Amino acid sequence: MQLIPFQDSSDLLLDGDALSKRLSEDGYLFIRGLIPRESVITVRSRLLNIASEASWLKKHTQISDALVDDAFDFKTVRGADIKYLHRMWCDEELHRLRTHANVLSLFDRIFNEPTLAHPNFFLRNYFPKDVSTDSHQDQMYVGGGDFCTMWVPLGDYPVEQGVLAVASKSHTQGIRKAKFFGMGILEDFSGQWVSGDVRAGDVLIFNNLTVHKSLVNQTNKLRQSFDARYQAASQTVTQLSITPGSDSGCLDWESVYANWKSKDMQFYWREFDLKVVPLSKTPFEIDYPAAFKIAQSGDVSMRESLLRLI
Ligand SMILES: O=C(O)CCC(=O)C(=O)O
Repeated sequence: MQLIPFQDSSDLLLDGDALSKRLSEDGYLFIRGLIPRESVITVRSRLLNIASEASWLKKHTQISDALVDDAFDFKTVRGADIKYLHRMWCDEELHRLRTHANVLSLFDRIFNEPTLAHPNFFLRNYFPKDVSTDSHQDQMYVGGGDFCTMWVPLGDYPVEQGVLAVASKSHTQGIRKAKFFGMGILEDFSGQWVSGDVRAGDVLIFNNLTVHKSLVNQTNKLRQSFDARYQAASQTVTQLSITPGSDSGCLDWESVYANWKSKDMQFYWREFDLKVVPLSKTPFEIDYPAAFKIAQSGDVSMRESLLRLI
């Protein structure tokens, strides 16, 4: 796969028209230092301290180096270690990165109307030797109207540490055919894969139909990131996007907020007159039995796709 560097759109930051034009032409925007670096680093150390408590990290090494213990089996993370994921996901400062004023004002400029930041989001702990996320489009999994995804590295990561890659200009032809389950897009792209080294504070924004995937984490370090979704508040949204995700370990927002110090920005989406619609499950429902069969036959990437949806 040929990869070229992200086009840096930081110079367009205050120009809403130019940002939306580039987003609609290329399908993505890469912006350096949108979120104050020190805020991201603070969240990074909080999450890495939890990772260390969970014994994911190599003993007697600097926690900030995020070196993963060779003996650690990352498959336990969704099982016995779910309590650590829960603590990470509910972290107040992590939530506040998603709704930072620099982020919301940027999306207000892009949408040219008030922004709804989806309260649900995904925190990724991407381990060495872990299966990388295959190419896909987020619309299949998130549903609702038009939205953008913002991918945020929680650290300084070289490409080799499993940075996200997007296929520039891949968003213009609707939902594409995939190997299965929306994962593993089959068609050739007229567009171009782009990625690059990223730093804490940088953000990668892309359209709901832009094809993207994670590159292999070839290092011995944990890569942590979050991906959150944003839309014009007038667009439709699914219940899934306003419900705490499975990693939170919480059934309701009251439990997510249980240990927060401040009430600021709790339940912020209730101020909007949201148009909530069901998630169209048709593409998944048709193929479930076959998907399980493929996963059972040992296809690791299919197994990971299924786990993500459970
Ligand atoms: O962070 C990753 O590796 C995957 C993120 C992703 O697929 C997404 O943001 O939709």
